[in-house]
Amino acid sequence: MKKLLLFIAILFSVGVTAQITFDATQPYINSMYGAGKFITINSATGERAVLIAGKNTNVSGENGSTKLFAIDGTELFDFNLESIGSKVSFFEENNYIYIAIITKDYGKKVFRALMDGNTNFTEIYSDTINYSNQTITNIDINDDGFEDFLFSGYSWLINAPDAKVLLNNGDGTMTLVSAPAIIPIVNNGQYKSAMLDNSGKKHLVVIDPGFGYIIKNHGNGVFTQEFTLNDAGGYSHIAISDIDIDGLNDISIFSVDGSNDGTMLYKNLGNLDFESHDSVFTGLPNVWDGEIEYADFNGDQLPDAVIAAQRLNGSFVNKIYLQSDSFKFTGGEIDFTVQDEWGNSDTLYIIQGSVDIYDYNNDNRLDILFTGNSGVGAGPFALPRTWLMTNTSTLSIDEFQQASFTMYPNPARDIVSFKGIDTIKSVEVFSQLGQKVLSVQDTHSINIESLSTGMYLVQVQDANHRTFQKKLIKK
Ligand SMILES: [Ca+2]
Ligand SMILES: [Ca+2]
Ligand SMILES: [Ca+2]
Ligand SMILES: [Ca+2]
Repeated sequence: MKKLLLFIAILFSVGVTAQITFDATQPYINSMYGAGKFITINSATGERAVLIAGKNTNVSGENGSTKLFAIDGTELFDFNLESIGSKVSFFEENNYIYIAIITKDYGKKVFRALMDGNTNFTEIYSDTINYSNQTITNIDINDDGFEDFLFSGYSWLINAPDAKVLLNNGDGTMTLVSAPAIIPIVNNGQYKSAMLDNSGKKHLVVIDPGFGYIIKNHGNGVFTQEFTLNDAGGYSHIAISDIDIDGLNDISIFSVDGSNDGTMLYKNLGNLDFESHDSVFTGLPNVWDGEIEYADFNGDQLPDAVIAAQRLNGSFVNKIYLQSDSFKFTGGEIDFTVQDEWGNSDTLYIIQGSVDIYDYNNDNRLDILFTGNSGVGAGPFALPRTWLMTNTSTLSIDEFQQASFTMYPNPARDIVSFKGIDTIKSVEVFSQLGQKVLSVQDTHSINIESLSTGMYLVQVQDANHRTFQKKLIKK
């Protein structure tokens, strides 16, 4: 199976002629940055908005805020929460989107809104317990079918680090409870929940100055410490993505642990076992204080890395690194050019960056949202900015088709549909063990109701014998 995938990847990397370019003539949002993410606000249309939880240093008398903006930059909702160094987590459940914001000055709040496009957010939890060096993620900690928020950091209430859970009662209320004792408390580390195997359960990736662990979720609220991530550290960022498109999510970490292993990638070998790759192997820069996200930008199916972060020596990285081979990012680097304050085109720098990827204008080219203190030209000037970089790449027809192939919904319970391919000859679904579990001819949709929960690889062949593939999660 792996050989087949590699073969396909090589096949599609031949004759790549893409010119990968991005454009932004002005900042998307001025004077604001931090934790910028696309969130879905309308489940029927798929409409998204941009959540920015962070600093707002240009506005006098206001030293932080959290706001939601429409794609055109219109302010949709103000969470009225000053939030320097805030962290956010969000999930969708029963046609609601839930957003938790944890701050070091104004406590914690949870909001939810029906995903009907109206962004009518209601505050469903609030307290005034402040946390520094905090992290938050969402996971169903007690396995009752309702997603919860798990967070940790330095509690100003008890003057010590601790970990807590905002338990989702399923009725639009939340209750603050202690976290299971097995989950390590972090202080300047990070939690990230992730689908890492076929179990249908999200596990926890935990890193902190001094340690890194995978905490296995057995269900029924039982967790065990399962795997040690070497060279993990503090001041960290965790990204989960299937880097080598083998159907298993891999882990990326930025951190500072004192031994200069800024960027570590961990290949998922299955059974919650991982193989680590450092920057010497991957070709990625050693960075921290920023984010990495992955998506394929040159149509060869191999996800490429988008980084907005800071090197250990203090210089800044704001680039796409093209993946040339499994976990090797030596296929070329792409910079971002923006118009500076004086109308000149210049290279973009982002400090304390946040990255998200989404095709906001529906032209089948993935666009990138950067937030951070941003500068241009020779050095950063520390102006808070959010940039929405429009992808203006030219792709060959094959590359364009590959990039435009979409599968929805994902995760899915029963019917999965395909878009972007004119004539589909066959659809095949493979388990993570490489077993073919479904095979259908001449169709633009499949029914996966009979499959057990977990991750699958879907391969679609068109009339010209071209193969397209995507990872599918069965709920
Ligand atoms: Ca729960
Ligand atoms: Ca993988
Ligand atoms: Ca690629
Ligand atoms: Ca686009």
